[in-house]
Amino acid sequence: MFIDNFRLRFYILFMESIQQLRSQFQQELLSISTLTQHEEISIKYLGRSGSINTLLKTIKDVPLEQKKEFGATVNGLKKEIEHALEEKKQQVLSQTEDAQYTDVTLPGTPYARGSVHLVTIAIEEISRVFSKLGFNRMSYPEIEWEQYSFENLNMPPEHPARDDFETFFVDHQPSDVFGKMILSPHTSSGQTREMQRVQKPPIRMINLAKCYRPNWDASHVPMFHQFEGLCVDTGITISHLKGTIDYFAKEFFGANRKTRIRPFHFQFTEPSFEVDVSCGVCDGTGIIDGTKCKICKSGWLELGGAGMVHPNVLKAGGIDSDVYSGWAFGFGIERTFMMKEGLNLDDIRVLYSGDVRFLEQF
Ligand code: FA5
Repeated sequence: MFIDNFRLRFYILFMESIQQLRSQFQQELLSISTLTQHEEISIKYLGRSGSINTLLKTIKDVPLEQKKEFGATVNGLKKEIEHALEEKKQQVLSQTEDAQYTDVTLPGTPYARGSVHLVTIAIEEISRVFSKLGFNRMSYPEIEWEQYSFENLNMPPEHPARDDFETFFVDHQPSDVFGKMILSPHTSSGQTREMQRVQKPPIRMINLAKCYRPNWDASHVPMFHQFEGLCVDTGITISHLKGTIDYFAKEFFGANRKTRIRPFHFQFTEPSFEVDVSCGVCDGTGIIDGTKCKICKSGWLELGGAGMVHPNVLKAGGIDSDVYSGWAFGFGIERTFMMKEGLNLDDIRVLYSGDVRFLEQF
């Protein structure tokens, strides 16, 4: 009974000291970051007078029946320590090499190259086409007064046509003269600004700017871009409008594309039209392999609105409507770009998703 108790106590003490040594070693192993520290810890545990040897020396005091188990456990711990120290040494060595040597012959890590956003590409292309025709590139305010966005465009405060351009109002003191401050819902706000700037026609303006409306679906985003053409001079007619739009379509989409105008209503143009461009996928036929073209369904894609500038708008811009006439059009930049042949984008929101896998293709 006495012997059994003694063995049990010895066994418990022995296992406790093995466990203590193991956790002490594991902690110190974590703190090793140099070869010198590695050396010190190796000696501390595996050296001639190290912890493992000191333990092994106590074997002479171990009861005979437990000597074998004692030896095997201590040697197991020794192997564990040797293995962990070897792994640590390799880790420290590779970190030291990284820090000390730079192989200048290795190929460099290439920088990720950014690319120009599709809308920027479209803005540049559109500007180029109109600069060939002698149009001035302008960018009128995104934060605008109601006066320029509506009143000057023949839409008084109570006019229901304003609902078509559902508006974001800016929390700002209204002006007695200009009304409330808004986020411009269309580039047409630039029409009378340009007339007031130039004062005396000829005017040939292409206004490219951001517009804002509270919409969000496959063909609408709350922040989008429009480009607005404005031409005012003596003797300007619908033929000039049609000729300019045709020229733009052929330059921008390709020589095979055609345009058409359909009667419509805008408060600031008279007569007014909607402008379509022939579909590049079905070549304006509306049919592919005997079935309806999925992109256009009719052979035509809508570019936007246009018309002859209303005399009231010319007046608001300080231009004599008895002497001068003009036309204007306003098209969405994103939607126009999506109509390019071969692009086949079916959701405008992808342009603003920030997904580089999509954006970097262009
Ligand atoms: C206008 O904005 C008129 N100012 C155009 C105009 C100018 C008519 C000059 C006459 C003379 P509309 O609301 O239809 O018209 O918008 C024109 C184009 O802007 C649309 O065809 C579309 O391409 C684009 N657009 C309008 N709202 C959005 C939106 N939320 N997201 C993306 N594109 C839009």
